[in-house]
Amino acid sequence: MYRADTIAAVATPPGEGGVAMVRLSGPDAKRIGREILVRKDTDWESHRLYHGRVRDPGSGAVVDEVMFAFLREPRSYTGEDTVEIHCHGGPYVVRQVLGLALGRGARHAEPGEFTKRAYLNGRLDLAQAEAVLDLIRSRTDKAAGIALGQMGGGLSQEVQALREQLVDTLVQVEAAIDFPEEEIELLQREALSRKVVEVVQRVSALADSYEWGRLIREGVRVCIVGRPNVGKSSLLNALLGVDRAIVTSTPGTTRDFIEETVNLNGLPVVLWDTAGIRDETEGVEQIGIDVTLKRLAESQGCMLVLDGAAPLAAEDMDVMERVQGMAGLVVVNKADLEQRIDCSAVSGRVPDLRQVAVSALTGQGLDALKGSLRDCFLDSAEEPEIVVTNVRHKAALDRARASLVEVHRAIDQGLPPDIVAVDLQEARDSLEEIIGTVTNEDILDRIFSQFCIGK
Ligand SMILES: Nc1nc2c(ncn2[C@@H]2O[C@H](COP(=O)(O)OP(=O)(O)OP(=O)(O)O)[C@@H](O)[C@H]2O)c(=O)[nH]1
Ligand SMILES: [Mg+2]
Repeated sequence: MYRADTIAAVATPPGEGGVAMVRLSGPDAKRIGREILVRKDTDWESHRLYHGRVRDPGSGAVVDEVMFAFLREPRSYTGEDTVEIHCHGGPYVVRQVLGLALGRGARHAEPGEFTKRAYLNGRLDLAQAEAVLDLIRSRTDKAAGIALGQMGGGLSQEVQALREQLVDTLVQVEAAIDFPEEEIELLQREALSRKVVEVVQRVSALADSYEWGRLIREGVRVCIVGRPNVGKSSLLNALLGVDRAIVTSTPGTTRDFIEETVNLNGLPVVLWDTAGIRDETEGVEQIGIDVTLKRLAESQGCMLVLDGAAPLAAEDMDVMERVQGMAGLVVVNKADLEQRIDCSAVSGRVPDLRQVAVSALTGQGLDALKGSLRDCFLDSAEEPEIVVTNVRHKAALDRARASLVEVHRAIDQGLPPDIVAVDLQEARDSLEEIIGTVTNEDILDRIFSQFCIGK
């Protein structure tokens, strides 16, 4: 087992709070704890919360009254002896407690060092350790759910299973290299090829889930555009459920852009309400329109708002021209009024944008709009079971996929087994990078356990 010195750090955020936690981990954690924590019974049971006082062993001054726990290795987060001191959450107290621990021989922990130790001590694999950070950084329930699944080993198990399959395949291929006289049927090429295809598909599905995960984590920017007075600001307010933007019947009301985020069933969408686009303006309004165009270029999608109660205007045509090729929706607003818009003319101009009819005034059609907007970016039918959110994992999966494609080609072309083996090993190594396992001897072990050498 990995052995190291004893580290200490404050586990809670800086500033004032009810409680703060100072954590020690390492072989001297208990010894240091005993020197600075005072309590009558000195025989600490593991995993019990005790009441006590923190005292400066030098001056004898009491620093704080605390709760503390001792967690005996390996049953702690790091897998090492750990002491957790729950003190009062003031900067001064926390500094004192930490200072005493450092003064008795602990080293200040580096960023992430507790989790690093958990990994080195085999409490977590790499993917799980990385998920701890994802969980801490999650902003929506969906993102937190994905991180929790990964922390629980969801991704690791899948990668581990794929790795096993590759190792099995490699066993057969290496056996053919090492013991050709055994006539191992490596040249059941078809079966081998099928197996590789199966793994490639699963590796690809994992790699492709990255884009899904990225959207869930980072969200998309959607620009609300249209000519003045069609109801863009009203739509923003209706989607937010609060009156955020000013709405008036005067065209050209919105001058500056407004940014707000809505959560569309787990997809964070940053909405930009913008100044209505029209020609022949000047001054502030023209500056507003310039900002609109800039925002439109920066956004990943659009909601093109049209006034359903009016015939299409030249300005609508202009806006339709500007959103060509973008993802998003055409929102035909003012559905509560008599409709005078020619929807087929709209389809002709922007055939790729789905049209939804809503009334920002009455709320009619808004739920359908939210669903359609989400569908523009996330295919709900294809929500992956396991979502890769880490770019390092994605890169490793891409490399594994590339190597496996080579394996497949080599098998199909009837290339010699040692060539197949090289690419297989690379694919396996790439998968191992994800979970951080280091293996070299175990392939040999498997060969010998499956074949009788003396035969
Ligand atoms: N009947 C009806 N009126 C609406 C609806 N949505 C907006 N309006 C009205 O349309 C007018 C313009 O609404 P805004 O939301 O300010 O329009 P906008 O597109 O933001 O306008 P600019 O900021 O000037 O570009 C206001 O008088 C709204 O009350 C709707 O669904 N039905
Ligand atoms: Mg407006």
